Parts: sequence; structure tokens; C-alpha cells
Amino acid sequence: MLEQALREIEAAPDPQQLQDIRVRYLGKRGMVTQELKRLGALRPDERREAGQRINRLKSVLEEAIHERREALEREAVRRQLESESVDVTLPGARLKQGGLHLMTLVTHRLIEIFVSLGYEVAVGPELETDYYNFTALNFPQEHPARDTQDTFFTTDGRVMRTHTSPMQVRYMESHRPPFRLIVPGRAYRNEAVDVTHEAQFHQLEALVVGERITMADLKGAITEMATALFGRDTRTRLQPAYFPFVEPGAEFAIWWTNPRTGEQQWLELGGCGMVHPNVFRAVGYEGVTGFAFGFGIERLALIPFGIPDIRHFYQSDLRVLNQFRGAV
Ligand code: FA5
Repeated sequence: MLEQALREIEAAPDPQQLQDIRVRYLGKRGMVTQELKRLGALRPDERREAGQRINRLKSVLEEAIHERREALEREAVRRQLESESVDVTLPGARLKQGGLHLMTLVTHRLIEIFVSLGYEVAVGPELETDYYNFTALNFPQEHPARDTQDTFFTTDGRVMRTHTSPMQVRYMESHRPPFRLIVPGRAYRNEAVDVTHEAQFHQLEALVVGERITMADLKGAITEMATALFGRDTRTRLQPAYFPFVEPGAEFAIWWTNPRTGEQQWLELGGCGMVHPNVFRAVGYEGVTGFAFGFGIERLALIPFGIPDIRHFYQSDLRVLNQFRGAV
């Protein structure tokens, strides 16, 4: 019996089967226990000898079961460690890294250019009052831009600013000239959206006020920006235009050569001019002159980067956006 039992113990593949073997030999009705019970029927001298033999057998089996159990446990731990171990030589799982949107990159570049020319940067509210968006900028009461066809109004009569120019007034109210200022930010118009018009877009506003600021300074500032963006060969064009808050007023364009195709064209960017005396009056300025310009940042990104439709900027299609990571 001993050898048979030891073989079975040694071969037990898991703790449960080992326990079954234990019950079979050492349990209440186990073979060893049964033999102990039979001792009563023996003669006293036989009984002592047999008792000692059976007890030895019992402790040998117990010892063997104990050892087998420990071996099985060690094996289980070894297997678990093996399954959890990390192969440090495998290549790592690369995390997907985000990037800045092309509009953000272009805006940062513009800010960098103007800061290097000594301009301050300010931002203003996108939800504006009629006063800052129109009245203080010399828009007459009946101007078409005040129509709901063109402009988003809130029910309490405020407007989603239609341009960044209201910050001209806000800034002048709280600062004394001379200063040079740029205002990047969002603007909103009730547009029929198409390839060049979005209902939400970005502008960059510039305002320079001092004692003898002239139209030449305005042209110089725009040319500096154009040169920084497109190199020495660029040119700047001003064509007369009407905006209520400047006089004289103009639309400006930059001559742009596509480095890939060699193609040249005028990039019409926005409006500019000398600050209208009525705007200075609204903020209580006297004895100074100034220029302002404002343009659509999308415009500046569309053509140079060969983007055919302004809507691509805001459809969050990564196939489009990923093409411009780190492009500026
Ligand atoms: C203005 O908004 C004036 N505030 C510009 C200005 C500033 C003039 C300072 C004088 C002095 P305008 O409405 O033309 O002007 O818009 C300027 C530029 O914003 C446009 O040339 C265009 O580049 C961009 N823009 C206007 N509407 C949209 C639109 N719906 N989607 C994308 N870009 C637009």
C-alpha cells in the first residue's frame, strides 16, 4: 500500500486531486484509518507492532502529501510569474501624439512676427455689445451689417462680434497712446457658407496709435508682415475701400509666389486705413493719429497651403489636419 500511495501522491497533478488521495488513504474512511480501526481485533502484542507500523505509514504519507502540496504551490507561482513577466526587449507601444491645428500654428506665427516688431497682444470678448461692435466704430444706425441677415444677435440684443475691431475701442478706453497692438480672435457672421466663407472664422486686428503715425507706417507694417511670411520678393497693394471706422480706408493684398509651383497671385487679405476721428472721439483721444488693419487668418492659410475649401478647417477630418502638423 505504501508504495502505491507514494506513487499516486507523486503523480497528483493539482491540489484538488492531491486532496482526493489524502481522503482516500487518511480520511475518516480512508484505508489507513480503516486499518487502525481493525487493530482492536488483534492480540495485544500484535496490536502494538501493527499500531506502530500503521502510524509510521501514516506519517510518511502525511509528509509526502505535504511535500507534494508545496511543490504544486511553487509550480503554480512559477507559472503565474512566467505569464506575467514583461519582455523588456519588445518595442514599446507608441502613444498617438496630438498636434496643433493649422489655424493655431498660423496664429502663433503671426503673433511671433508682430511681437518681434514691438506689438502687444490683447484678446477681447466674442459676445459683444452693439456699442463696441458698431456704434463706437462709427457704423451708422442703418448700416446693413446691423441686419440680422448678416449678424448673429442674442435675444438680449448683444452680438457675436462680426470682426475683431471692437477691441480697438476697448483697448483705447483703458490705455494711453502711443502703443502698438494686435488682437487675434474669432469672429462670427450669418453667412451663406461656401468655399471661402464660414459662419465662424478668425481675424487678426492691428492698431497703432501715436503722434505722427501715417499711411506710410501702415504700408510698412503690412509689408513687414508679408516679408516675414513670404520672403523678400513679396509686394503689398492697397486699394481704396470704405470702412466706417477708418478714413482713408483701403483693402490690402499681398503678392505671393507659390514656392512649389512658381505661380504668383495677389492674396486679398482684409481691410485697413487711418483711424477715423469719430473713433478717437468715442474714446476721448486728441492730438494723435493711428492706423488699423484687420484680416482673415483662414485666408492667409488657405491659399499658401493649397487648401481648396475653408470648411476643411473645421470638419476635424484628421486626414486633412495631419497634413499640416508642424507646417508653420
Ligand atoms: C473687417 O472685418 C474689418 N474689421 C477690417 C478692418 C480692420 C478694416 C481695421 C479697417 C481697419 P471685412 O468685413 O472685409 O473687414 O473682413 C476682413 C477679412 O475677414 C476678409 O477680407 C476676409 O479675409 C475675412 N472674412 C470676412 N468674412 C469671412 C468669412 N465669413 N469667412 C472667412 N473669412 C472671412
